[in-house]
Amino acid sequence: MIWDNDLECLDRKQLEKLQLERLKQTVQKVYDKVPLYRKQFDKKGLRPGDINSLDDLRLLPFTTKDDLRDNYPFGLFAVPQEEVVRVHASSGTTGKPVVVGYTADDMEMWTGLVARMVTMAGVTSKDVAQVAFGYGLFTGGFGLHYGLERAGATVVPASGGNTEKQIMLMQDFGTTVLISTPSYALYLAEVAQMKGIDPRKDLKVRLGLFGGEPWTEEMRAEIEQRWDMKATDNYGLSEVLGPGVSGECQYACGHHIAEDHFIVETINSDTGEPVKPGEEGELVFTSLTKQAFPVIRFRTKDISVINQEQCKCGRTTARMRKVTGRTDDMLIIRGVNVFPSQIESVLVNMEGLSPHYRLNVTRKGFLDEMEVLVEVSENTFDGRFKELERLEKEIKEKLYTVLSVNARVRLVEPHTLERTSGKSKRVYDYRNQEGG
Ligand code: DLL
Repeated sequence: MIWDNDLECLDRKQLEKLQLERLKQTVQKVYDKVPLYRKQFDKKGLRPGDINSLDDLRLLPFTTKDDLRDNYPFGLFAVPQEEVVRVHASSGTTGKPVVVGYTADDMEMWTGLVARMVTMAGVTSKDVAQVAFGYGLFTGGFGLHYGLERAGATVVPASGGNTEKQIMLMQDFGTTVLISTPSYALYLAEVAQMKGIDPRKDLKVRLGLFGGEPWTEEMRAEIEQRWDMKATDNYGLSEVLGPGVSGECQYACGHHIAEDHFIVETINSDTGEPVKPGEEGELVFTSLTKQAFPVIRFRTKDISVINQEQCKCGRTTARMRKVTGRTDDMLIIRGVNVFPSQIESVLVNMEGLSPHYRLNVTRKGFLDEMEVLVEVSENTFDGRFKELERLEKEIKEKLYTVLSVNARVRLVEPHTLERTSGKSKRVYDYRNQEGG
């Protein structure tokens, strides 16, 4: 089913007309209401009236996470605080978070876009949808909650954590849809199994809506196998909206972007210039309808490819390839570029290993060293050291083939690496720390 048939299936010419109208309004609004944007426009000698085509978007300045941090907490809001009905904040790893706000109209738009996205993934009013994202400043819990409700599902606001209780709720309420980070879905399956519950047979979860962190196709296959479910991906970020920016339809061939509310560009992250159609680049979003917190050309640091061909599902909106990396999560090990997703692809495909791993990067003298810690699966670790040595060697060789980097590999016992109910942290880079 298509939630918003008229808008999701618009002819591209009509869509672009709508985008331009909305872009002009947004540009005028930020110029009038947000001092940072006015300053940046003035510096470039730009007036809102100079934006007369979608190509003129390139004249506009980029917005970065630092701009948002520098204007903490409400400096980039375009409406008075009494019109803001909700704030959220993105999970900053260091320092102050980035704060975003929503008016009542923004909330309505957000709810509608999430309803659109969950419907696209296959949720219906017959579903019992358990939201295992944190309810709080993170946009995941509340964002999914209202859209699922709008789509008519029976929502179980379990929030993150309390893993055993999550399983109990799934059993007792007959949960059919799980909403969480992909790494938490794996952890939930593991805990269920430890309690003697087989997620494939004893639970009714048929569909997963996962997002909030990168995960590979190999990880998707692993989750689908452990749960006997269809695992779909959806993407979003607080600065732009939260969840609801894009999501997969039943064909899972890229995420449909809500282009009537956002313009997406892909740029070369070094030069800031647009990449050619079909080429990989950094995603940049401009909001078209947001009232409290409009953003102009927000640089996400997420890497993807945009495809404007019409999808088999009938939707005409552009699709973005699943995001498996960010410009800032690429590790440079002895001069070689390494993406954590490459390591995940190798590990998840190998027999005898669990999908839990951790990368430690250190520097000895002037040389970078990478250590990969991998958990073996239950029945692999039974004290046969020769076998383990052989497995470590095999992983090391496979990693070298893919990365051209020599990594130290250490197998660890099952259930020893940290799990979280939110976004997982797998890379620990100690190189810039004293003694690292
Ligand atoms: O993670 C919003 C969200 C919540 C999306 C729940 C989907 C589901 P932030 O906390 O601001 O917002 O983090 C945004 O997380 O720039 C990406 O790097 C990453 N990210 C989010 N979804 C995906 C995904 C939410 N499906 C940042 N695949 C983004 C890969 C993702 N990375």
